[in-house]
Amino acid sequence: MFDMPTLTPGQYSLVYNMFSFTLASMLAAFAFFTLGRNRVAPKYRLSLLVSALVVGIAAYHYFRIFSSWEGAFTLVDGLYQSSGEPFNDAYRYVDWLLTVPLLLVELVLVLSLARDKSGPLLTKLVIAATAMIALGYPGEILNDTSMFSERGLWGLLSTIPFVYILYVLWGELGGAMGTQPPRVAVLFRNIRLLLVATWGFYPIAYMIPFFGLSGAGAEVALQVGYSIADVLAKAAYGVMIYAIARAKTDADGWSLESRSYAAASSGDGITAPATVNA
Ligand SMILES: *C/C=C(C)/C=C/C=C(C)/C=C/C1=C(C)CCCC1(C)C
Repeated sequence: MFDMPTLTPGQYSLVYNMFSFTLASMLAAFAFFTLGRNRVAPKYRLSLLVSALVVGIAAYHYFRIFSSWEGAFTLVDGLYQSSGEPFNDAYRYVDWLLTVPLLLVELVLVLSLARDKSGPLLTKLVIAATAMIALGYPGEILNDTSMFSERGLWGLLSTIPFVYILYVLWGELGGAMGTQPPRVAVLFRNIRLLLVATWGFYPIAYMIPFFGLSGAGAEVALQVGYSIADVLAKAAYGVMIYAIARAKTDADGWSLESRSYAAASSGDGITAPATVNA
């Protein structure tokens, strides 16, 4: 953690407004995932609940980051100068430790794979995601400015589980798409691209000191970048999870109106999903 640079009112407000926007987006997403749960078949509801948890946890942390940002500066002669109170950026790592494994859980749950497949997949992905964040943190708090430093080493170690996660998403999980309805397979390919595009921002941000960037411009760009990446990786990603849940609900023949499967509406009380040839 380093001293906060002096910011112009424009720089200070840009970050302030981005935090406000992110907090509002997370809260809106929380409401959407919570209320939208009833619009999908019961077996996909746990996934939407996890999506709601993720944005709920992120909303809480953005609330704390927002207050910390306000406390870290004082307005002196028209400029925002360090108040002496540190800006607590560590909230981000606490947030990631909880939300990053849950983002992968959402994805595996919504696909509703056979239990003997989803169990081991969940275990592998949750362990890898937790290791990725835990290994990044010791380096994050170092002020090294060279790639060949302790910060660089922790970053490299953290990248191993990151690559492993991508390997599982493209390998094993991609392979499971053969048994999914075509529309779900397309949505899955898209959400995987969203994941790699947004998650890729975080290791790049971690390398900012290695590029010799520091000062007001770098700090503002970093906070704005994190906010955008978080909204996309959590709220927009959750909306795509919802779209997958809806597509699977339709493919299963679950009716929103009768709140039952097509097979069950014949009155025999059987609630098994109708077999649909997609
Ligand atoms: C909502 C928050 C998300 C999706 C955060 C994702 C964070 C990462 C993918 C972080 C990855 C890192 C590396 C791959 C190496 C350097 C250290 C990290 C932790 C920044």
